[in-house]
Amino acid sequence: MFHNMKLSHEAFERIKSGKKTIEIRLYDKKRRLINEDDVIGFTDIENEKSRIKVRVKKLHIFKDFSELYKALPLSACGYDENEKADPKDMDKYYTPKAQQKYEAVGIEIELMMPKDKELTSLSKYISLILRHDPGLAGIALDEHGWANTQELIKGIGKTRFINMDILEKIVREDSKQRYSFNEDKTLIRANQGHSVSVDVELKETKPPEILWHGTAEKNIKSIEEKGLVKMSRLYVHLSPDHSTASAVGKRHGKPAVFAVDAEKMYDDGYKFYISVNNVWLTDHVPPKYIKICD
Ligand code: HQG
Repeated sequence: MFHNMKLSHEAFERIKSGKKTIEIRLYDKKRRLINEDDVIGFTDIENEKSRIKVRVKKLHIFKDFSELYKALPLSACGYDENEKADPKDMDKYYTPKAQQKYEAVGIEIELMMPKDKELTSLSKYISLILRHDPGLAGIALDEHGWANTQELIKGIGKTRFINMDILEKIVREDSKQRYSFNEDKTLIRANQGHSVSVDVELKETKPPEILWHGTAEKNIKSIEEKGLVKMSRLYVHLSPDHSTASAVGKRHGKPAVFAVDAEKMYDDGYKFYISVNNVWLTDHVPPKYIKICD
């Protein structure tokens, strides 16, 4: 069963960050409908568009709030370590009469992972921030493209639901391994694809004989005239195989694939770089090194 509940902004943020794992309520008629394994959608009362979903792990029911406060870990209920927790704090939410009538419940919850579709949409937003527009999240990148992980989470969190678990899942499971953390995960960056000017310390590398570039059919003529140019990005992007290039091309329309004579270019002094996620990059590919594939 699904339940909707509203939360103060502060409580909402604590649940969202994973600090608060128990929501305290009066065990009234509405709460009696809640069962373990049910899903609750919490809304931030200060911003009705902010919503998170949690799963009910366990219900802890007590005679009253005094008993509940004695038994449950109050830091998990939303109190700071050195904050004084008093059952009377509940008086601002419930009248004494209601408190006499009903028991008290601690609803133990766990945050639910967004669905794959939402994760993909979040990942695209992260790409946009880390490659093209860090200002969108109100953050800055350093000269090597690194963003502060917590600042990124905070910036994205203003408009979408994200926490460290979700970000780690996106980085770990990304189909193209687009992002990297530093060793202690305090920093994060995109491995390639930038339009903002950063130096992601790409490795200059001797390329294989042939590299591939996927584009849209409509670009063929112009590419045959001018070669491959980097457009808004810092480099021309090349793929290690035909099928990857074809998938890249599909993003722009009916795909077309060029074979690039990378060995010849390299022999002629052109530089090639490889990103940690296996994308080949170079500055410009003149027309004489490319050939359209059938
Ligand atoms: C085209 C994706 C006309 C070029 C991919 C491409 C990649 C020309 C478009 C990464 C041209 C630029 C980059 C010319 C180049 N005349 N059109 N002379 N020279 N073009 O998106 O290479 O999924 O900036 O063919 O996997 O498509 O985002 O570059 O069609 O690795 O991680 O101008 O983005 O990775 O488009 O893609 P883009 P791209 P992600």
